[in-house]
This record gives sequence, structure tokens and C-alpha cells, in this order.
Amino acid sequence: MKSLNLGILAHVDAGKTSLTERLLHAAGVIDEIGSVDAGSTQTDSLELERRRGITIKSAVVSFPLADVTVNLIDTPGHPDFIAEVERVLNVLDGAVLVISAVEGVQAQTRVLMRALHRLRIPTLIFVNKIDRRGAQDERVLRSIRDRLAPAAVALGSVTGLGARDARYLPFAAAGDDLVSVLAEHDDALLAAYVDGTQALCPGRLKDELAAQSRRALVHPILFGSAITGAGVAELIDGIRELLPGVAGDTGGPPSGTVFKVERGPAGEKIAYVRMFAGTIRLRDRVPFRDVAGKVTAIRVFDRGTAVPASSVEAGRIGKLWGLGDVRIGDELGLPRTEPAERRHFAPPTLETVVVPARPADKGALHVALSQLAEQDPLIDLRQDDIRQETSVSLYGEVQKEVIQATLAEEFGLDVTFRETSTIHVERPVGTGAAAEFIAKPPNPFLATVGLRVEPAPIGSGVDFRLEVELGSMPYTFIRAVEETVRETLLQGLRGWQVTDCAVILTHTGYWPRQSHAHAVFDKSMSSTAGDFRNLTPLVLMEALRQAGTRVYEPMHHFRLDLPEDVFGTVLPVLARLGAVPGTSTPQGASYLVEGVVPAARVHELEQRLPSLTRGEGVLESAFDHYQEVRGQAPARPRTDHDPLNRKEYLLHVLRQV
Ligand SMILES: Nc1nc2c(ncn2[C@@H]2O[C@H](COP(=O)(O)OP(=O)(O)OP(=O)(O)O)[C@@H](O)[C@H]2O)c(=O)[nH]1
Ligand SMILES: [Mg+2]
Repeated sequence: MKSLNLGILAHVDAGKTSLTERLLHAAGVIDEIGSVDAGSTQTDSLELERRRGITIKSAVVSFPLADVTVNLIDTPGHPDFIAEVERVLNVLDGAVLVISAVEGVQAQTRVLMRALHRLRIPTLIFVNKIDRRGAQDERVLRSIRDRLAPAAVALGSVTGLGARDARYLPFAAAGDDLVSVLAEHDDALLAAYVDGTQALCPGRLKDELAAQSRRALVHPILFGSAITGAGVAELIDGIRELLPGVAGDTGGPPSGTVFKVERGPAGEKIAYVRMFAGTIRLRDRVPFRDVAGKVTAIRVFDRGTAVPASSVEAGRIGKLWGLGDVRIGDELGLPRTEPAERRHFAPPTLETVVVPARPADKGALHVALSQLAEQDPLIDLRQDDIRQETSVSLYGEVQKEVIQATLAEEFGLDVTFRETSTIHVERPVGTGAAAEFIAKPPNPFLATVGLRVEPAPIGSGVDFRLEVELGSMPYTFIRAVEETVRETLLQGLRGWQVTDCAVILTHTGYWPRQSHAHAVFDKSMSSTAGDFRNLTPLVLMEALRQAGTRVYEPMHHFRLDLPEDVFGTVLPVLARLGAVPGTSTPQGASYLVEGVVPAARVHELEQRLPSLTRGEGVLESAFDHYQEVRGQAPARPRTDHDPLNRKEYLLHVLRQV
């Protein structure tokens, strides 16, 4: 049996969860269509989701479609929960990108489409809410082609737009649009099209459309309504005919990717795995990273929910119990030959300290936050031992409210937050090098480490390389150096994470373990990994000091739609918020202003906009790049003993041993 792991992606409130409900009903899996507004849908199952009417976590449901099992993953659309989408992208065979016919293409739609495009995920576009007042068709189509995907082509049109009885009408014959988009990748078709003499056979066009959709070369557009059901039957046909069902190789060694981790009622860990090859069976010992776990229970998705099973095979999604150490992103069994790209979206740009209402809850709070960080690694807990505080990184204020409500409801912990601050990054300015040699004072450790730090291309992260022979030293020592380098770079000269830099190991040296027949292991004469872990921060920070760093802040690109008459009053406000407007284009009675604004000021802009524009201004914004901070750059308080402050750092290390 084939499977199709299908993501439903869109900006917030576009109708993903409502559409999921419709698809399940049309497939005969549920008898009644649930509603987001009544809190009765299959995929918004968390108490908090039902109360707020928004999706917070990705959820899997399944339905049969001819000979294919469709595992549908409903994702959240709010930008604060983009991390949920990030993890799902690695396991998809296809996607439906939903766009509201009323709100049209949003900044978030562009962010999502860019990622789908980069990963070459076959994608159908569903323009939803054609029944709502204010729905548009031509305008949405134009903005899809101009701003989203040039190779997108409508397969039908709408009658009765903006009214309850709006309907989707598939085109009877292929239009010029479709033929010319398909001809881009098909020379024979192009020749026939240009020739104009030969009639194009409809069957041939249909096959070519399916082939090119499945290769993500063209994106078919359909219209409809998740509430009235218009266009849903045609969408189902599209999913079956235009997206690729996969029949994985169920024999051979198992290989799967964990994309979600949750805790069951008894606190047990449950891993959601998408299998790419082979089969995992009950009681199998499954290796991942450098550990392993024994599978104690399995559920697979079948006709709606997850049902108990004895195995999960290639192509399917399963829930696995028993893997205690498992983390999101782990590769179970054989790692995939094509490594899954790790990051598709920008990291969170905000952080805040979480403060328990009762000081005695500090320990319990840390445990609770660690569990939340298991389910959402981008929360990125930061434990400050010096100040005895825990901070989390965030995408925005809504995520903060959700963390607060979850801590209260699931863990009985009341918390408040300190003021939210922006996460900056540091990049090296030039090259710096440093080394410490074994048995050469003042180096107190039995290790030689030399490191050089250089700037690397933007977006490359931290690249660790060797300029010494791999065999010059036991591999465990080299690994200790690399791990410590990455850990140390979490806090640069100004306390921010250092990125886009290369660190090169230039010198190594150790004293071998004493192995003469009678000699016992003498710690004072033999190097250990601990010597390398202790020495590396000292050398690295010295090299970094010589290289120097600059501090950069996150910037958003924004699009602001304003009534013409308030243009003059809004511009000075933008300037005060540090925004740099690029282009302003008059569009009938409104102005479209595009530009960049510091991420730190987006929230304030959002809050001030309604009163500045009589509620008519529409702001879209999304992370764009990091920009150097001019003037005095902010420093982040360190959570460790500063390795640059040699004396204090050494005292700290010596106290630990
Ligand atoms: N009139 C109309 N309303 C719709 C349609 N689809 C969804 N809605 C309404 O739009 C709102 C948002 O719908 P959801 O299905 O929760 O949207 P979503 O994309 O899942 O939202 P998030 O998961 O929070 O991003 C709800 O009030 C729905 O009832 C539609 O086709 N027509
Ligand atoms: Mg939803």
C-alpha cells in the first residue's frame, strides 16, 4: 500500500484545520464535521487550542484515498509556532498551501512557500474562503504569480464569489496559461504549442500536469471553501492525481526521522516517526545518535486516529513508545543518505526570563521547562547558574502566553516573565589565533590546543576544521575540542552567540596514557578529555579577542498597507521605531510601504497601527537578515565564568576538580 504524507500549511486563520475536517468527512472517516469555533475538530485537540480557536501544535490524522493512505499533518499558521512547521517539513511527500481569498498572500505565505520550494516539495495551492464577503479571485491569482510562485496555474474558476453559494468550476479544457507553464519543461509540448497546427491531446496534457506537479515544477491552484465544501471534491482528486504516493522499500534496514515528541498521560515519552525505509517492529532495539532504545508499543495512523500496531513500515507515520532518550530530529536506524536540512526558517529572535510566582518552585519550573523544550527545541532553555534564573527563546508574545498557560494547566506552576529582549548575534571581524602548550606555564592542563578563528560566509553557522592530522591525537580528544568550541561560542565577547565563523584546530598535543608493564595509570602524567575541555575555552576566547567581534540585531522586512490620508502621519512614527522605508507605491486610495524594521520594534508597531490608521492599516512582516548595531552594542549577561577572565575561569575550573 502506498502512503502520502501531506502537510497542510498556511498563514494564520486561512482555514487549515477547517479544511482538514472537511477532507476527513469527505473520506468517510468522521460522520460530523467539527468546527474550530465550537472547539470540536479532530486536529485542534488541545484544551488551549479549542479555547483560543488557533492551532498550536502540529497534529496527524489519516484517511484512505483509493490505494493510498494519506497521513495529513495539520500545522499551526501563527508565526510564533513556525518551529512546529519546521520539523514537519523534513517528512513530507507533498503539501497543500492554503491561502485565504479574503486576506490573500501574506508574509507568512511567502516564508512557507520559499521553504517548500527549496525542499522541492510538490505543492497544491488551495484558495479558501471563496464564500466570504470580500473574497477575491483575480487579485489573489495575480499576487500568487507575482509574489509566490511564477509556475502556479489555476485549474478552474469561481462563480458567485463572496456569497454562500460560491462554487468552484474546473476548466473544461486546458487554457493557454497551463500549456505555456507546462511547455517550459517539455520541449515537445512547446513545439506543438508554438506550431499551433497540431491539436494538443487533453490526455497528454493531464499526464504532463501530473508529472510536473509531482516533481514540484508546477503548482496547480484550486479554489473552494472549507465551510461550504465547495471545491473540496476537486481538491481530493488533485491530491490523488497530482501528488506523489510513495511505496517505500519495507525490507532492508529501517530508517526514519522523528519529527514530534510528546508525553503521554503517565509522563511517558512518545516519538512520532516518519519511516523512509525498512520496518520497525515491537520489541526491536532501535539505534539513534550513539544510543539505542527498545520499542515497547507502536501505533500507526489509520482512518483518522492512531491505532495499536505491531510494526510501522516505510512510507508510514508511527507513534513509538520506549525510546527514553529520543529527541526531535533524531534519525532512527540507518541515517538517511540525503541528510535532512536542519533549518528552514529563521531562529527565534526574542528571549525572556521565566520567573516562578513562588520562589520555592524554581526546581519544579526547570523540570517543566525542560519537558517543554523536549517538545520544542527552539525554546532553547538557558540556565543562568550565576543568577539562578532560567530564560527561554521565543518567536513572539502569543507563544509566551501559551507557555504561561501550559505551565499553569499542565504543571500547576504560576509564572511571570521579565521584559522581552531581542537576541543578537556576534560575528568575527577579522582573524585571530592563540595556542597553549602542554607543560608550559601558565597552562595548568595536560593538553596542547591551538585555534584560529576566521569570519565565514553569512548563514554558514560555525564551521570546525582541522589543520592537524586526524591521527595526530586520539579522536576523543579532538571531539572534546570540537564540542567545547561549539559550547563556548554560545557566548561571545559581548555574551551573544557567535556565528558565521570558522574555527580551525592548528596545534594539538597530549601525553599518552602510561602503559608500561608495571606503571599504573597516573592522572598527573596522562592527558584526559577533561584537559582539552578545560583548556579549549581559554584558547578560543583569546583567539576570538584578537579577531574581534561585531554585534548584529535581527531585522524584519515589512509591507504596510495604509489609507492615503494617514501616510504623512505614519512615516515619522516608522522613523522613530527605527524602520527604514524603502519603496512607497500608491495603490488607488491606499499606499503600500515596504522596508525594514528592527525585530525588537515590530510588536510596538503592530500595537500602534490600529489607532494611527483607524484600524485600516495592514502590516505584514517576517525576519529578513541581521544588521550591525551602530553605536554602543548591547551586551548579554554571561551565564558562565568568563574564559577571557583567565584567573577567575581557572579558579572556577580548579574548584570543580
Ligand atoms: N466563511 C468561511 N470561513 C472559514 C473558511 N475556512 C475557515 N473559516 C473560518 O476561519 C477561521 C479560522 O479557521 P481555521 O480552520 O481555524 O484556520 P487555521 O488555518 O487552521 O488557523 P490556525 O491553525 O490557527 O493558523 C474559523 O473561524 C473558521 O470557521 C471558509 O472557507 N469560509
Ligand atoms: Mg488550525
